[in-house]
Amino acid sequence: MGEVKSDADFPLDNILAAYFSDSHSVSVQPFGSGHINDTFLVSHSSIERHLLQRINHQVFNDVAGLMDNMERVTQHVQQALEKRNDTRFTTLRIIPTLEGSLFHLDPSGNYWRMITFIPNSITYDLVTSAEQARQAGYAFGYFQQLLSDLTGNTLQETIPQFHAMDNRFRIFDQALKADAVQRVELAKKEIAFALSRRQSMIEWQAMVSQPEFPRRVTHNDTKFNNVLLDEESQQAICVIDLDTVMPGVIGYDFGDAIRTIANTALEDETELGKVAVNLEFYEVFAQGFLGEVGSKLDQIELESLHFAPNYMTFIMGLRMLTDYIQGDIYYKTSHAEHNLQRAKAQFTLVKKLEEASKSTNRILTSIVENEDN
Ligand code: ADP
Ligand code: GN1
Ligand code: MG
Repeated sequence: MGEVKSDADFPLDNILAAYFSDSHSVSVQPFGSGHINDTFLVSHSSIERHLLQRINHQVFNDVAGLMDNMERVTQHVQQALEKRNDTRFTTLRIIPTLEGSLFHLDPSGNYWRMITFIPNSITYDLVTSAEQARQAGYAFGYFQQLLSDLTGNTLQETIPQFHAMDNRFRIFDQALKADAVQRVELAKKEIAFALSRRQSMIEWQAMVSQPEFPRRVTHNDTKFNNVLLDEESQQAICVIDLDTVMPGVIGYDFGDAIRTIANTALEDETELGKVAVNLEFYEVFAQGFLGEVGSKLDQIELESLHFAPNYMTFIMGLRMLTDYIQGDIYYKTSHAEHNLQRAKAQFTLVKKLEEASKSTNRILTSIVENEDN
């Protein structure tokens, strides 16, 4: 293999040599569309394929801790699936370096990991059928279920206070004050919206932070494109993107999933008129999810689910808006207004969720009542 460079211009030869003794016979191509890490498909001989990922260590400060979490989680899920004789669902596994390490640190200070590639699988950014929404509900609910008996030390917080609203508002306030790239004026309307919802968001956070509120192992990034579907059967087969699997509350996973799964438009839709809540997708997702975990949840957790999609959609909008004001230092963007556009689309969805609350409350209550019977 000649020198392979990624989009970000990393020479990959050295990294591949950490994983393959015959790295010259490996080919590499950029893969996927995440906002944080860089992913490459690695093909070795004609059969074996893996994914090589550069872990964004500005975002994940403790890569060793993150990889320890991921190894425990994937091992546990694999064992749980074996116990259940489940051959439909699967998990990705970490492929260690030739020296047996869970990651590789290259000479320029970048961190890399290799994971198994799940063949014949596909992801989508947008849900286009009720069956897809049901599959996603089943996948995230089942994943939660599989991890519910993970024992031992609690998983490390790979991003401290990831979904803590007060923390996100503190960073937002600082960004407004600094106005480092003179964008505050350009985002006046979105800033006003963010401030108008501050109190209700902080109230939900306070509710789920009470000492008696159950903490679980949650995925924390339950976008639809983090579920692999079987290309042919279109059934959910794997939950991926495990960087943020750590302690959390159930509403984080339910809420973030609704944000993309019951949304009729993409996360960065420019035509805001297209952004709406699809009640059918909301309902079947909730059925799939609660069908797996519902019986395990306390009353207080079930109640928290009503507002969870508003909270998670809002917090994503707030983070995107903050990143816009800070000059795009966190998320990958494809143009200067991208983060603002994302924030607008997220805040529009928050308003749509507010308008739909009577219907969504009714749907959720009826699913919970049916589960009880
Ligand atoms: P990011 O954190 O950047 O979103 P992901 O881990 O979600 O990265 O991977 C990006 C994309 O790569 C996914 O949306 C999916 O399409 C594909 N992908 C990730 N892991 C696997 C896997 N183990 N097998 C097959 N495809 C995968
Ligand atoms: C990021 O890695 P990716 O693209 O799946 C982000 C999530 C956001 C999401 C918005 C570690 O997820 O929190 O919901 O973008 N992940 C991190 O699309 O910040
Ligand atoms: Mg992803």
